[in-house]
Amino acid sequence: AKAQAASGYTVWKSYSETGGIADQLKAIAGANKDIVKLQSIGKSLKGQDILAVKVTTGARLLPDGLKPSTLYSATQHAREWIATEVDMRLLKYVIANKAALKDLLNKTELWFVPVANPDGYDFTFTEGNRLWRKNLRDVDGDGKITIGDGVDPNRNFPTNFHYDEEGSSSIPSSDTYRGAGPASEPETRAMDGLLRRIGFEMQLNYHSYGPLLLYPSGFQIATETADNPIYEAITGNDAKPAVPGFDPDLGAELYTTNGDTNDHAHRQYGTLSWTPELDEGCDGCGFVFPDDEALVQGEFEKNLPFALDVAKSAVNPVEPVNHLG
Ligand code: 0X9
Ligand code: ZN
Repeated sequence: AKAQAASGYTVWKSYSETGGIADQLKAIAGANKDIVKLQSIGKSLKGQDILAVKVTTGARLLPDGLKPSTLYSATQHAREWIATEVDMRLLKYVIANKAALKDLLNKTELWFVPVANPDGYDFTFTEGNRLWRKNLRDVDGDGKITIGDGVDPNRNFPTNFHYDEEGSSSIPSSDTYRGAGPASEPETRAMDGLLRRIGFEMQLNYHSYGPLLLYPSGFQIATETADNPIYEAITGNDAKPAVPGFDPDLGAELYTTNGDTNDHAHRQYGTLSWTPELDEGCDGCGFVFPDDEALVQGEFEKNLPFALDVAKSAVNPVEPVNHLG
């Protein structure tokens, strides 16, 4: 894909602009060959590489998925920019603190897919499209991306695909349009392929906005999974949440979904999989988190201890780690 013009924001970078997220991932991998390996997990609909990095001691020597593993994915939904920024800051933090995190990097793999929907994400940096959610599937085939287009990447997974008309939609103009069939979208197949190939113990799939910490099941109201006690031990509860001010809950308690990532990762691959719904950044900001370095850094720092708890728990998920004790 051709490079975009610089966005002009203080914090936010598109995927494909010079110095954007894709360039940053390549630079990070190039400068940290001892612990970082870069790869493409597949192409987006528009042909962009969906980049992933693996961070672990001996990253380029050891086969992928050898150690217990955690995936930090973000921005399936194009407009949820804070998700990518928190993911990137977590990646940069881990690298900057590799000495302190030596034990974790020796024993586990940390994976990052900061932009799971790069076409949609780049589209939200173009004028008038800041609130686009889905991928760039031209559903009506008119050669333009308009209201009737796009598939929701978080409704397109095979698990419970089209379970009902409430948890996803058959109408292309809906923001929860599930697509023509299970894994019809290349972005879904890229993520599913990675989930299957690595068999992660853990996944944090960052979205906005909450603040919430959601875990399976999402497809039915109040259906707990057999792993509910582990989810609760790591996530905490309303009185003592793992991220200050965030509400831990089953996904379906927010609203039901079918074909979503958490349920698919958990049901198909046994991955303990959360959706942190990050803060909006100000009252009424919604999906438009402010372009404010201090607020963005604060959101990252607030989420850091939980993110590390999850990775530490990957070593032995039946003995969950919660920094609050
Ligand atoms: O609807 C979604 O895909 C997620 N919310 S968002 O506002 N970021 O679009 C929530 C998915 C979590 N799962 C369930 N609520 N079941
Ligand atoms: Zn989302």
